[in-house]
Amino acid sequence: MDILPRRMFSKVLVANRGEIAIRVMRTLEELGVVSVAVYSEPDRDAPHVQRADEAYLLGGGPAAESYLNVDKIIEVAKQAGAEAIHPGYGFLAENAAFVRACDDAGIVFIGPPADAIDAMGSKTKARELMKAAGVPIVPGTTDPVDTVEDARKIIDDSIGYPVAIKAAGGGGGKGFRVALEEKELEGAFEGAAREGEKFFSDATVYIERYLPDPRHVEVQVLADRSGNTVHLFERDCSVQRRHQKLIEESPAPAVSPELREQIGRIGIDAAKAVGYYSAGTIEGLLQGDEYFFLEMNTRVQVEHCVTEMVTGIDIVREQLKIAAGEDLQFGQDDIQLRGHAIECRINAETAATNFAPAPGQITHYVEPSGPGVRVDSGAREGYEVLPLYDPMIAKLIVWDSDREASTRRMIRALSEYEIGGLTTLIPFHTALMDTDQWRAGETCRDLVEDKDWLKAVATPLAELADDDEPDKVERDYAVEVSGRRFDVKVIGEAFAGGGAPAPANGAAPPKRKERKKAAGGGADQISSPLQGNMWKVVVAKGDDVEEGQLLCIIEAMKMENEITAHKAGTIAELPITEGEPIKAGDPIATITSAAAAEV
Ligand code: MV4
Repeated sequence: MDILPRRMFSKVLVANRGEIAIRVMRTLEELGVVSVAVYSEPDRDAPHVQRADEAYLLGGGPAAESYLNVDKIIEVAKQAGAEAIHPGYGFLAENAAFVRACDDAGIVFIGPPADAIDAMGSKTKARELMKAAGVPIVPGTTDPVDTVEDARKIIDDSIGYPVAIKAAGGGGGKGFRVALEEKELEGAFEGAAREGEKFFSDATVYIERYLPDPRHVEVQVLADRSGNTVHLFERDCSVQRRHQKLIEESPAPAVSPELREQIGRIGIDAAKAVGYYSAGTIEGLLQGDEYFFLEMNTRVQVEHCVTEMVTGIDIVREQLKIAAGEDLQFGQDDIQLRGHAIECRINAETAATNFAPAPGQITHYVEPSGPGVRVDSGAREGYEVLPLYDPMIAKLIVWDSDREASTRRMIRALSEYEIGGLTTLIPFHTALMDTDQWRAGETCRDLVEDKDWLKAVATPLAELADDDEPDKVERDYAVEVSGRRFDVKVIGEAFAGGGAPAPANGAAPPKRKERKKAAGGGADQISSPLQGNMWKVVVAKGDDVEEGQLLCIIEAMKMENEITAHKAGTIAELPITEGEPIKAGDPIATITSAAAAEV
């Protein structure tokens, strides 16, 4: 079968950066389509710019000046002669106004129609539409709830505690609060409304029954403009922290063949109910064997790759063909699920310090390869991970015959992955893949939130060193004893000026002990894990605090992020001010413990 539709585009602009921009360009090249990159000033030499056939500057580093700059992107598309724009994920991917701007400019938006984005963008509207279409939603309200008093009455009359209060404009965990009992309701309601108002200019909230231990299971759908709609089975994305997915897999370990068919049907019904075309994902919660619609993501997702591995379908290619006006060339019965795929997100983050972003320059970079291994990366040696953008720098995806084999393959591939110069989640993933919880197909929620486990397993040895010690270097040498080769590691102090002898026969370069960036300072100091704005400071210098006590709240990533004390003690320093911007790694407080304070 010919992979080219009758009227494939000749040139497409990719309005994104990093790994997803490169992912899209690869498919463009296979389809014989010229790719146009756009970039911000600090991204001038970024890998996605070099991967493209042509590239155009948008503006300054902040996304509002570049990757979110609708007028400029449309202008560049016209200037370059691109007939279509692929938005990737994030940035403008689910922005209905951008889709309409493309429509008005006569440029094809490679994604769903603006009305479908609008319908799914309002979570209350989406719940109402899904309910009417016979799609099971999490029990709760479909109409907005205006006041805490109304909420109290509705919960008492029908839902019962515990409840989740969610912002209608939110999604993906933004504007999401839980009230386990009535006395928590007011705080949860006001928190969700405030976040909705602040980040989405919409204080509307709705109420769902809070499910105690659900799995995150989502369905990939593909639909063409003629209404042919298929599903590509499900993904399980239950391993998350702060509502960011860390690991995804397909098929979902907790889904039986019967449930798979039922969930797939739900995905198709949901897509049809909003006149959907292109690729989309129905996110839901699986509690036992009950499946509930949560929301629809009207874009290609980060984790689409695991579905590509188990179905053999290039989802981005299908998006392009659908956008070019071609009907799907296969039906539901042609799509087969084969083997098992797992994806680990490779973020520049320190798992041990609550997944604090760890931007910096990549000094050494070697990707894994071999059978069943795929790396979708936006990084390379010399590349600087900027605090301005998402810390996800690459994805490692593996495929094998079943979940157990796939897990072994992931551990092997992770061990081949060498990234020097900054901290990544590689040690975290390696440790997690080797737990009984993961092997048993559990959600691993307790592990991801267990500070002691995270510290123990996911901290590179170098970081455990006392900061006052002189820097040490590790060097790998090969020695031959009676003709047999041995690898030895020599650890010693660095020479001033770094003039150490070169390692033997191309062995790995020296691994310098790295100092923590995000959580810098001594053990008493806590630093900001995020770049954002200091919204509230709830302690004062001289206060005694318990471990885990709230110190301040930072507005970042369209959420209020609570920063808590990493240890008990007295606040000796508090160099933060309400209303001021704060960068990742900036000090928040110095907490001296009782024993230390007495000295
Ligand atoms: C929920 C929930 C329990 N009950 N909604 C929403 C956004 C997504 N990131 C997770 N969300 C949840 N919504 C109700 N009514 C629990 C979660 C949740 C979760 C669900 C499955 C697997 C992991 C999770 C981690 C945190 C929160």
